[in-house]
Amino acid sequence: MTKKEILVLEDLLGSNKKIAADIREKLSQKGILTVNLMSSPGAGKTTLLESIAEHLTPDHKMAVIEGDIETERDAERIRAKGIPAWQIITGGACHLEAKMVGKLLPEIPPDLDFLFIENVGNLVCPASYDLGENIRCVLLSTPEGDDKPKKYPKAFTTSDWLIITKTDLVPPVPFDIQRAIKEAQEVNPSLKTFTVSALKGKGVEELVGQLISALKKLRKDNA
Ligand SMILES: Nc1nc2c(ncn2[C@@H]2O[C@H](COP(=O)(O)OP(=O)(O)OP(=O)(O)O)[C@@H](O)[C@H]2O)c(=O)[nH]1
Ligand SMILES: [Mg+2]
Repeated sequence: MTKKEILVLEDLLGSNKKIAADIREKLSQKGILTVNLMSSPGAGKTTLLESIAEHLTPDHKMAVIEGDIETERDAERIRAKGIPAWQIITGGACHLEAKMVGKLLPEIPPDLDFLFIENVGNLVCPASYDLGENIRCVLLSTPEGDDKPKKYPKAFTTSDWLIITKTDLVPPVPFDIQRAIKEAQEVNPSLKTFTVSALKGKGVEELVGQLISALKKLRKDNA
């Protein structure tokens, strides 16, 4: 990368950070907890959101912003659960940016409890972009392999929570859950970890319990 390219990138990331901070401030003031989900393509982000929706509603109100390179498919899956969803189609970009989320802010109902943002499936680019979330989650599915935290560290170092998904596939998939957690915590000691099978609904209740605790804390901090 040339010096000029580095300066342009720094400028872009700096302006993204400012927009993200503004989004976080506005949503937090409204008492809305915002959660950014990042992972490789197909790790199970939308399936997890479908399962979370079953546990959270009707007691809590949630909405989802979906990010994909093409198609409205994930937003349609979420809407089929009776949850409001907006689809951002990036048309080739491998990550969401704060300005894309910011454009949707006027449409976000003020009485929401949770706003989930499903990032574009990619374990590299999304890690560099703050979207204004309160909690950043990285999902790692068992078929991807337990060695990924050290190979793709930025997604893990910048996240608050690690969610290991598709645990129902172990075995036959040779994924050592303890190794994955240990290596992820070596790159980021403050990572909180969860293991789930969204398809079987296993582990999702505990995750939802932590989301509700985080919502209460956010509201207390902003009271
Ligand atoms: N066995 C198993 N399969 C799962 C689980 N969660 C998701 N899947 C399957 O994994 C595939 C991808 O799931 P999605 O939820 O679409 O994954 P995604 O991360 O949203 O995918 P992109 O948005 O394209 O990046 C689907 O065929 C799901 O049925 C799980 O817990 N166990
Ligand atoms: Mg998806």
